[in-house]
Amino acid sequence: MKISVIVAYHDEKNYIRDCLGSLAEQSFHDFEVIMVCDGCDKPDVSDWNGLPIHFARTGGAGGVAAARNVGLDTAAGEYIFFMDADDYLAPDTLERLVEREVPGGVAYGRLQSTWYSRKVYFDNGEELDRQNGVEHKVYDGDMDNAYEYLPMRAKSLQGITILGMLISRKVVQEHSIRFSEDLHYFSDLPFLMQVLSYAEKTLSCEDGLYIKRKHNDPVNLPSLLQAKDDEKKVFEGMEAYRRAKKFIPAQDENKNQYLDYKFVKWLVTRIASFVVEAKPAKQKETVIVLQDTLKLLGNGVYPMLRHHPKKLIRYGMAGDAAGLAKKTRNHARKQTLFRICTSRAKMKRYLYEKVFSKMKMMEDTVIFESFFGKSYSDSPKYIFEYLNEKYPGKYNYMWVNAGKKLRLPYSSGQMKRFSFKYFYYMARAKYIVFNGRQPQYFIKRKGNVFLETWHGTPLKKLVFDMEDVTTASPLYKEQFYVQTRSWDYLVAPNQFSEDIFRRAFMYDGKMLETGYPRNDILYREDKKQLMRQIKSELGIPEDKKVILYAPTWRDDEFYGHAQYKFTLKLDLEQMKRELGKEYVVILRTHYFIADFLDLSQYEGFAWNLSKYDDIARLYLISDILITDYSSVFFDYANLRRPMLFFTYDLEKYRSVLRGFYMDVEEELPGPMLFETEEIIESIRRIDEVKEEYQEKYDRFCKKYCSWEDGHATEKVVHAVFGLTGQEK
Ligand code: C2G
Repeated sequence: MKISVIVAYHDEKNYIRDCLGSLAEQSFHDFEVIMVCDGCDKPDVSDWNGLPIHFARTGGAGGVAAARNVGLDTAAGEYIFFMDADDYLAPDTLERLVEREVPGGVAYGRLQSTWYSRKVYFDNGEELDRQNGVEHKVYDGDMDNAYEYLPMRAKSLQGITILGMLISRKVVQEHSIRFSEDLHYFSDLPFLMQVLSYAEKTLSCEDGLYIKRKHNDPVNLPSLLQAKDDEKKVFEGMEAYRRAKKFIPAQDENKNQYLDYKFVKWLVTRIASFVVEAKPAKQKETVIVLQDTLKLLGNGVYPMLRHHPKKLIRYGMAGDAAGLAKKTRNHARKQTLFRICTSRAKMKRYLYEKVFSKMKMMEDTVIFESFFGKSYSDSPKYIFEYLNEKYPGKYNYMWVNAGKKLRLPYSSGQMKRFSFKYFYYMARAKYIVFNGRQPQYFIKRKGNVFLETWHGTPLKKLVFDMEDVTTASPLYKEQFYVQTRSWDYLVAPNQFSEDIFRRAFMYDGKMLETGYPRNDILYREDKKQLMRQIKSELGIPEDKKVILYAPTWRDDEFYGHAQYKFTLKLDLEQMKRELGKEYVVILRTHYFIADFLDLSQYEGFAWNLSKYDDIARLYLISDILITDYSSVFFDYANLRRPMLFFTYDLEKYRSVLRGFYMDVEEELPGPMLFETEEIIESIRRIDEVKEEYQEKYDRFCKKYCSWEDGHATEKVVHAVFGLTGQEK
């Protein structure tokens, strides 16, 4: 047996498929898998019957160190390779490492972090490019190299890891190397240093890829929810460093240098801030241990350090807790001052937090924002208009815009998102009405009323229901969690959304079961007259029927942050030829789409109204809606008009990008179509299509539109602003 792969399993049910799947698909086969279950049941591995998996268990929940030690007791391979149950390998990882096998030593591969699942990671061009772009280097034999590389590749002391290394079992056995089970966070560090000290040779091979999964759900994965300066971590870090140092000969400056450097960084970033926050007795206790620990620091590290860490070392060595805390505080202050003097953005944030938020609250001011200030639209628009019509002069209003002035029918101030003015009002206004998320650093003040209207019934999975957030920031879930804590009211368009919002946003504030204010317009009695008016405003001939094409955005097609691409798959030329006599087309792309398609060659047949403020007005004038996975169809259904679903990339969208909340084949109230021909064909026989889908349509409306009655705005305003029956 060449390799024993030891997998510590702590109930990572959602991820173990990727881990075992990647082992099952290895190009190298001479290995066994030892899966050590740590205080949990073993996972279902029936899909991998061919994989030689042996199960073992720790006695209770012993932690990763205990699990790995159990694995070492069982291992029979010439080499050992450790994995975490939520990580995975490239198909040739073991083969590449074995090619460079080092009897009596270590071959270490390359770690790559990702928050993508295996499928997305390997399907994703960007990641693959990065991987292919790397020259496959092998560094031969140099022990110093390993001492430099293995600690230095880690972001922090805690990140120093034995993952991705092919370790000769002989070394481990002969020297009885074990993981320290009393270390919860740092057990890899002394283990690695021992292995390196006894290894005859090390070798790095960059194409032995180990893919380490990052998690973006610190809220539901409590192992990641560690207090920032967790006391246990600080003391353990010092202890692990002391143990690790024993295995590097004192006279070997070079080898000591790297570990010492990591420790000093840990001192600056974690220990020092812990001391600042700690009570005097704890400060003292920490500095006594630190003083002892710093005695192990070699001289080789000093040339690598700047002034501030050197100063902290000096205070630490002198056992001066007060000095260390003072120096850390002063340094942090200087850094803040530097930041706000050198960046306008930081300066605004500083003023927002430290000055504006301390000023008196403006009790009569309401801020509105719709789609990040890009338009005057959606539920905030209708709430604004209702307040103005029914309670003129009662409030002062401020609308957020995205740099372009919004055209507003009533008097209101405007401010550019993230301008000084914006920060000023965000800090002082009592009421905030947004249809999306507020900035992460928003401070909820006592007395603030935050109305979140949101912007659609969810079809695509949201936040905490998404396993991997493929394009958003890895902090997405954490940020979302923080943001929803500030919301006082959330509007639910139907029971289905309410249930999802509660779970997927982890929202526990007040839910307004009212339907969407933005949909009231669809129930207006003067609808016909309004339709004529809108058509004439837009220059759309009154005798033509209107097809509205309103697709959503795709998570994987983007230029940059919130700048998404859109490729028109609908053949307008053909549509014009075959439907032009009776119909015109309105193209309406999602507000995230950066491309603005030039439709001038279809003048008189197709209009690009992607920049038109309010899609509800476009719903009103259209006879047929074509969409895909956009929430627009839940709203449009209120009109009971026919809908077609142009789902040309259904499989990719469903499986790789998001996943859906509903069984689309079963529930969509219209046909799913994949080619322009099919769309044209369905439009030609639209009356039949309508009839075919009548039953589904009825069921759909019952489930998703039954709360809508044209009075949502009124109900929302009454609940949030406490205005009952006082209307003009
Ligand atoms: N929208 C629009 N034009 C489009 C697509 C969407 O004006 N072509 C508007 C609609 O008001 C729609 C809203 O943006 O309801 C949200 O768009 P979605 O396509 O559903 O996508 P997303 O912004 O990701 O929101 O819970 C809802 C989800 O969060 C979806």
